[in-house]
Order: sequence, then structure tokens, then C-alpha cells
Amino acid sequence: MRTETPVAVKLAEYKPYPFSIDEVRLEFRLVPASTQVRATLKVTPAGNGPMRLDGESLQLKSIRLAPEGSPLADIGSDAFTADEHGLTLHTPPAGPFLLETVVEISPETNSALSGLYMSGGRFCTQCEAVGFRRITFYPDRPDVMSSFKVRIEAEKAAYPYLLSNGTPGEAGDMDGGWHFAEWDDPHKKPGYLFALCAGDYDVLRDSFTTASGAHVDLGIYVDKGEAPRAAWAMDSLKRSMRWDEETYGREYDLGVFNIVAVRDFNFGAMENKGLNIFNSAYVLADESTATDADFEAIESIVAHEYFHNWTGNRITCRDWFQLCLKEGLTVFRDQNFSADMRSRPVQRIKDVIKLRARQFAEDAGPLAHSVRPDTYASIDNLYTSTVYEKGSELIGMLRRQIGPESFRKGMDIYFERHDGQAVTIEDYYACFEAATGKDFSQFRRWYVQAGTPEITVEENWDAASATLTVKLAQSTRPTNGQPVKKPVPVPLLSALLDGKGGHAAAEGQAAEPFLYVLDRESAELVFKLPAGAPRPLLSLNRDFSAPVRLKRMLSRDDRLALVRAETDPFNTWDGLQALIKEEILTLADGSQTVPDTALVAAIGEAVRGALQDPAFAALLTRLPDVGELFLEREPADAVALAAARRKLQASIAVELAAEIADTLAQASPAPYNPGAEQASVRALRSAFIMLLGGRGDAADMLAELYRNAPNMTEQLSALRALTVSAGPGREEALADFEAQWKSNALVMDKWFSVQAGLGSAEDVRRLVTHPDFDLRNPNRVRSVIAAFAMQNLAAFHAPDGSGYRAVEETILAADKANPALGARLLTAFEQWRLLEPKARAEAEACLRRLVAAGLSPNAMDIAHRALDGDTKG
Ligand code: B3K
Ligand code: ZN
Repeated sequence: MRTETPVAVKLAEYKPYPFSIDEVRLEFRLVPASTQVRATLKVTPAGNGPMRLDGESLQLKSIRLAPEGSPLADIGSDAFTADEHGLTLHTPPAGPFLLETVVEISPETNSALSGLYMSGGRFCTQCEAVGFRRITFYPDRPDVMSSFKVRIEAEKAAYPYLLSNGTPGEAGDMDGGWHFAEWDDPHKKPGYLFALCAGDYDVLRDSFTTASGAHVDLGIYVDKGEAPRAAWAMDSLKRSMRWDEETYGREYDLGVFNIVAVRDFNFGAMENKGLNIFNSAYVLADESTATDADFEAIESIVAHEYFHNWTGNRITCRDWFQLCLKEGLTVFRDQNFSADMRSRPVQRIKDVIKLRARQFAEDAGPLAHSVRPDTYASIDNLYTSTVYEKGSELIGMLRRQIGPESFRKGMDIYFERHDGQAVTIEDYYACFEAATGKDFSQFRRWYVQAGTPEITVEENWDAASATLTVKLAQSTRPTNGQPVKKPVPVPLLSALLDGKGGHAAAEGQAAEPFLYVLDRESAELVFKLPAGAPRPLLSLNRDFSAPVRLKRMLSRDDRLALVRAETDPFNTWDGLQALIKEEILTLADGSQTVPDTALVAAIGEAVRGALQDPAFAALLTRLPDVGELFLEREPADAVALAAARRKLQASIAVELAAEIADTLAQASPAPYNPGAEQASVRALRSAFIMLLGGRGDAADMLAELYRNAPNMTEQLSALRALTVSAGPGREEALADFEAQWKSNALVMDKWFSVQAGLGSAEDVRRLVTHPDFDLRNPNRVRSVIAAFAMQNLAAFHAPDGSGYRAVEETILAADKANPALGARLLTAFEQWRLLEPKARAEAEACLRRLVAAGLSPNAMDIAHRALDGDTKG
């Protein structure tokens, strides 16, 4: 195993590729152990000099070249050099030429799941970011775009379906039981969007007619017998296609759109042109095997990958530093699609929960980086929450500041101006400058500066003059390599609340919400109210209009008053979350032993008041995860925080006992429908089931809920609650679940994940030796190791180091086979410096043992940054 960290790539060193690849022809002879790939590139040089092609783990069989008009001929071995990372043609022709290479690769032994590999006996590919170079020699960079023609040959009985990008061409039988199929993708694309799938599948077929009347054949390719479980994905796909037409005026541009589901996949899904490849977890669902959260994730991921067709594929990134150009923007688009399909405020709250849990944590630790970094060591490690989720927040702030119409106008200019190109963030903002005449150079600081801005708020009410003065100040803590931060424009959607459910008007202002942009280090806002007016309450950062941390010096009573006066659903929820966070911290540090009754009563009151919107009410019962609390106090004691959290949860369960009993006595909605309305009802039922789990005296009721659960959403909630309660019934339910679902891998992932996410280090040791634990399957590895290390923080960060020891060997073994997976698992250590001294020392020792044992370059990049990075700048 190589243990060096990769050499850093720098944005400042970008140079265009000195050749254009006008056309690519690929011919595959598929054999699991030795696939032959013949690539013919039509090349036009843009200058003189050598031609460098990327290539990894390829066995070169032949290389031929033909200046335009001449036949292909072998080139001498002194005309090129091949090394571990590619091939250089020393003196390519000065004019256009054809270059043909033949290589052999071994999909069967490709456990990295990058390039061409086997999953469940079928061929599939993953090329983003740098997998295409594991298939053929090619300039594997996003700014080299070309049209592709593909011919696939394979044994017909074993691989009856042969798929690639674009639309199908000729197909037919060959000698020896083989057959072939040709595909043609006329849209120019970079190598990272290439895809090939071959095997036997069941296919769910449908069609879509675009707004301008074009017919599109839709197909979802799944494991035998699973086609009915792809119905929701298909429905989501058609709704996404319509939504992109209605919202952005973007139509689909080929006659075929296919999705293939594979079980072994490093992440959620991939937007290959016309042939999306999905982790089967985000395709297959029905009421008995999938939860509402699964249905929701499928809807949003199908949409995300589909939306990439315009934001990512037709217009792609010039280089990987611009990754947020396609990812942040496409997340923004999928979040808005989900908000339109479901409840906008509930969607916003869920997006913010995710942002805070993952991105704020990343920003606060040694792995912090800007949304558009200017250097990276391993591109695989750049697919982060900062690039995706914070990237989306930046687009949201842009839209909020310029308004929906100007935003759409800017997007139209972007699609018009850059179709078929590989571009930069600067190109993107130039479109909005053209649309609005505004200058976004200060706004673009958000892209280069890492860290979460903190906004401090000080208020002063002068009753005599009926004047509210608000002092706002922003600062961003230093991050690795960025000791000094400049102010960024922070759009704060705000309102003055009258305490009676409405808004107050200050002089010169209407009684309605307004947008204030804090674009300097500090500012003072003065609101003069009519003489004798009561003090208005200030509602700030409504709808989480800026991805910042607000620091307000308010007492518990003031905060409660603010929650009661709020008119913004996000802030109602967030006001309670802030109170709950404070409460858990106070319980954890021992300065208070029992939860405050007034707070518990206020939570109860809020939940009761929201019962007509059950999904929202469910979110009001939520307690922040232990990881979120790490950011609030240093050093962080995961064990004490988890215990405090449980205490508060138990009190809320007692407070809401009557509502819980009432709600759960009613039948779950039937017949089952995965849509928002029913999912909302089930969200509250599940939240209440989880609260029961915290009570410790509800074992019988939970066992009964488990036995009678009419769908997976409730079956899993009851299983989780029983697992948390650790009382009688836990083992029985886990055994029952295993017996019921042992032949369904996706459901078994849930079984593994419940135990790893809620159990002990001992449970993890047992689970990794379970006969169904499979190191080669990323879903299964994540269902144990990521569930434990990223969700079960009290057990993972146990002060005696037992949590770290339970996972370290598995992380090493996973990394050896699959560096992308290994590196991802290692990010669980990113917060180690925030921990209390014992866990901190154990975490550091574990990281050092992992480094000494030898990690992949990807994982080494994470480990070194985690160990070396000092967040103090
Ligand atoms: N673009 C892919 C992610 C590729 C990850 C490569 N390490 C899926 C997505 O964001 O849509
Ligand atoms: Zn994406």
C-alpha cells in the first residue's frame, strides 16, 4: 500500500488543454477478468508540444496514429512514454490526427468502484471525478469535451442489456453467443460523464413528452424481480422533468433517459449523460421495505441527478476547483423541487439541520475549506458538505438578494451563454451582473473564505423614545491557512414582531419583513416606533436567510417570548432549538440536574399548537444531535451530552404523554401513499414512537407497535425506540427483524445501522463479524461504521478509546479495497480536537495508529489534515 499524500493541485496553475478532442469512439469487449477497450480519438492540436493522456491501472496493448488522411500505423516505442499515471506522446503531428489505443482492464478486481467494475455480476462504471482514466488513456479533465460513439460487445446470455450514454444505434448478434450494441451521444461531454452498464436486469419502462412535444423513453434497470419497487423513482423522475421545464424553462434533450440501480456504489448516484447510475438504496422503495425518509431521499436524488443535465452536463466545470458551480447550484435546485413537492418550511428546516450537522462541523474543524478552494490534494475528498450544502446556500443568498425574477433572468443568460462549455464561478456571476447591473465581487468572498460567520446581536430598548437599537457585528474564526477573514455580505431577513402574532412598523417602514444586508464588520440599526408603543421583538435571519451562527444575548424568558411572538415557521422551530441546546448544555455540565419545567411546557405547548401540521410538529420534538452540541462548548463531552439529551427527551415524552397516546391509538393512514400528506402524519407518529423509547417504561407499548407496524416507517421507528430503551423486547425485535428481512440487503442495512447507531462498541464488534457484513459493499460498511462513528458519538468518542478501537481495523481494511470509502469514514475524526481530554488523546492515538498502519493516498490526505490542521489558523 502506498502511503504518500498526493501532490497538491493549484487553481492558479490552470492551463487549457493544448488539444481539442473532436470525437471519441470507444469499443468494449466485456470480460470480467480482462476487458478490452479500443479508443479512437479525433484530435486537433492547438499548438506544438507533447500530448499528455491520463491513464491508471491500464495495460497498454497497442497504440497507433494517423495524421489526417493517412491510415493508422503503429508508432515506435520511442515516440511515447507510459508511466503509472498516463502516457505522453512526445511529438504528435502538428495538424489534426487520429489516435488509437487498445488497453486491457480488469473490472472483476476493481474494488475501488471507480472506472469499470462489477457489481452483482454486472458491469457498471463510475467516472467522476477521475475514473475515466481507469478505462482508457484520455485527457481526464472536465474542460475537455467531446461527442462519444460507443460499441459494446459481450456474451449475450450473461449480459443481455448493453447500455451507454445517448441514444441506441445498431445492435445485433455475433458469433460464439456474443452480441453488440452501439450508442451515440451527440452532446459534447467530458470523460467524467461517460457511463456503461451491461448485464441482466428487470426494466420499468415509461415515457415523457416534453413541453415542446418531444417523446422521451424512460427506463429504470434494476435487479430481477425489483421493477415494481422502482415506481416511485419513475414518478419522481417525471415530476422532476416537468418541474425543470416549469421553473427554469429547461427541457430534456435526448430521446432516451435511463437509470440503472447498482448495489455497490460509493455514494448516492451519478448524473452520466442520459444514463444515470444509482445506488440501489435511492431507487428501490415500497411501503414495506422503505421508510418515508427513503421515499423523500429518492425523490430528491432522482431530481438532483436529472437537474444536472443542464447544471453540470450541458454546462460543466472548467476544473474541479469549480465543483460547487454544478453541485451547489444543483443542490439548490433539488431543495427547491422538494420544497415544491412537500412543505417549504419543513424542507427548509431539514436542509438547515443537515447543513448545521455536517457543514458547520466541517467549517469548525481541521478539514475546513472554502466553497471554491484554491488547492486540493485528492479530488475525491472535495465532494464535501461545504461544496454541496454551503454551495447551495450561496445560491440561495444570491436569489434572495436580487429577487426571483432577476435570478431567473441571470440563469437564462447562463444557459444561453455557456451551453456546451466548461466554465467558472466568475463566468456564472458575470451572468447575474449582466442581468442586474450589480457588482458581485464582495459577494464572491463567500466562495473563497472558509468558516461560518458569527453574527453577534445586541439590542437596547429605550422606552422613553420608543427606540430599539440593534448592534450587529460579524466575525469569522480563522481556519487552516486563512488566519484573517474579511466581512461578507450577510442577508438577514428580519421583522419586528408585535407579540400578538403580527408585525410592528417602525417609522418609515411598513409592518412587514425586510431584508437587511450586513456587509461590513459592524452596523447599528435604529428602529423608532410610535410614541408609547410597546417594545417590539426582533425576528432575525428568518427562513435561515444566511448560513451563519447568530449569537444573541437573551435570557431564557426573552427567548421564550420571542418563540411565542414569531411569525416565521423556521424561526419558531429554531428559537426552540436554541433553548433546547442551552438546556442540554446546562444539564450536561451539571449546573442543573433536571430539565426546566417552563421550557418543557413550552415545547409541549408548541407541539400541541402545531398538531394540524404534523411534519412541523414532529420537528418541534426534535433534539439537536450530540455532534451539533460539540460546536457550542469546548471541550465537548459526548457521553455527558448524550445523557443530558436523553433526560430532556424523557421529560418531553412525559409532558406529551396524552398526545402521544392519542396519536398512536389512531390507525396509521391507509392505504399507504408515499406523498407529503401521509408522510407528514407518519412523521409525527414516528417522532412520538421515538419519544416513547426515551421513557424507559413503555416497553410493552413499543413491542406492540413493533408487532403491528403497518409499514417500514413505523416498523423501523419502533425497532429504533426498542433499541434505545434497551429494555425487554429489544433482542426479540432485532431477531424478528433479521429473520423477516434477511434476504433483502437494503432492509438489512437498516438492521445493521440501528444497532451500530444506537448500540455499543461491543455491538459494532459483533456486527463486523456477522456473516452478512461485507467489506466490499459500501452501503453495508457505512451502515455499521459510519452509523456508529457519525451518529453514535457517545459510544464512538468513549473516553477509554473503546469506540475507536472497535472500528479501526475495519476502516483500514475498507480503505485498502476502496480508498474513496476509507477516506470518507476517516472524516468521522474531524472533530477530535474539540473533545474532552481523555477522548481527545485516544482519538489522536487512533489516528496516528491508522497513519502508521498505512492508508491510501485519499485517506492519508484526510488523516494528515485532521492531525496537522490547527483550527486556530
Ligand atoms: N456528481 C456525483 C458525485 C460524484 C462523486 C465523485 N467522488 C453525484 C452528484 O453529486 O450528483
Ligand atoms: Zn450532484
